[in-house]
Amino acid sequence: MAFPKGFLWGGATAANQFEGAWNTDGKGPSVPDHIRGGTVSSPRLWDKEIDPNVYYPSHEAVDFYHHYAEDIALYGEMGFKCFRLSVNWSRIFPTGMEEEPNQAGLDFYHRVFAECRKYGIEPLVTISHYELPWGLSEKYNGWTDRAVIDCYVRYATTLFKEYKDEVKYWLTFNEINAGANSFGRILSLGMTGEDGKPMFGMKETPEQASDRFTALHNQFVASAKAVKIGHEINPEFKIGLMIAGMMSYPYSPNPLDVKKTQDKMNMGNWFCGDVQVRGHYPYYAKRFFRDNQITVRTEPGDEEILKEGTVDFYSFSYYMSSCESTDPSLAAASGNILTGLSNPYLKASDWGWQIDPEGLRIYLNEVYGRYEIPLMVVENGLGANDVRAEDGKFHDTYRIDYLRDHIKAMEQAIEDGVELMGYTMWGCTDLVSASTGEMKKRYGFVYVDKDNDGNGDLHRERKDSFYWFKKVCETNGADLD
Ligand code: BGP
Repeated sequence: MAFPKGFLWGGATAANQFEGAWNTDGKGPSVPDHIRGGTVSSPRLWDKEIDPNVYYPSHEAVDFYHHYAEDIALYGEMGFKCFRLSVNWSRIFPTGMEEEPNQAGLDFYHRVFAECRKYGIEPLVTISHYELPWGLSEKYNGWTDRAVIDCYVRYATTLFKEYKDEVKYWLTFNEINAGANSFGRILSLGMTGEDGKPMFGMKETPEQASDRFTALHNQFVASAKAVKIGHEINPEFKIGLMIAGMMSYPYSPNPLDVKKTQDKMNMGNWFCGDVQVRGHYPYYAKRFFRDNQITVRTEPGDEEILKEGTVDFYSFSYYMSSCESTDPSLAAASGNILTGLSNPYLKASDWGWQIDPEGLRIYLNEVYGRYEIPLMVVENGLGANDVRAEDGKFHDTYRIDYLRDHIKAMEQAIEDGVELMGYTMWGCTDLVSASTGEMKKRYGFVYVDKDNDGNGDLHRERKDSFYWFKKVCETNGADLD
């Protein structure tokens, strides 16, 4: 059997897209709490001041805060071995700058972890998943200021100590390479200082790009410090990085297309992993910074910190692939952050993301060949507009097909020799989309009654994929039919 014993099957979520209760029990606002809903054709906008007359999807999300027992019971029923969730930073430190944590926030996650334990589910905790406290964004223009490093380290240390015996697996930052691309400015780096309103699509000056790479550098330093402290607090901790897995192919065998693809993979995909696994900046970054007139502001001692805080495992999200070409006339593929050209050999989802299971096998091999450390797929899934059938149920066979093909690709990668720890499907319970803010873009095994405008009673229902994944978990991936 391909999947090793103890393989971590499960699902993944993020607090700002899932929990709601945005100002309950002492929680402060976070960056996503300031971002409005949108669609692919009308991108999300954000407000400096929260407008009471505007609908913000994160404020209620799907209210995991009050449904956690029911949701985790459903994960138990499916036989999850692992549940990936993020801690909402501003639930613990409401502005990010307090000296002491908010006890009510800490208590919530104790309740969540206790519920997981009931069903033998191992939590995998993302310390920061696109949810910087608004206070830090406002005061420091997000991660551009080094002061945020200390705030993060205080927050991470609090979590490590508090949940020392409840959590073993940690991720320091979600999709840290979002910050290596300009689309990561708001969500990933909290840079609301000088920007205009749209969440994506800003054209940067070299100074603005320098600020962004400085902000990213500060995240590297924060992550490395956290890894070191975490291991001191509990040497059993496994602390990983998390990358938005971007598989790019050359559109043609033209060597110029191949070179363009290599450049995109280097700075868009590999850069952050190279720093966090190897403990230093890769050689190619120098030329990229030079060509783009980017200056990263660092401090003496940073190099040492990066060296001492390398991660234990490499985790990533994988949804799609795209192509690169030097021919400007080719059409761009749609994707939230993974923009590139469409591939004539692939079909796309309703949201234009190109479905490519073989790309997952290739990616797993590439990453393992590069680093030879354990890997984990911590996001993968199909965002679709699920429609209730005449019999009143959700027959999401398209989702089952998508997941089956990707699980088969992982199986092949394991046969190839890749060391894979687990697989957490994204959005196991329907939740708010990160890129568009829609509810309509559903990923779940579990349906939640709520629409894009916030209507619905939030009740949960099992889709067909729920019963299918239950079988996958129970047979450790042997039965995929
Ligand atoms: C990743 C994020 C998640 C999640 C997922 C799906 O980039 O880590 O937070 O949302 O993408 O994307 P979307 O919600 O835009 O469909």
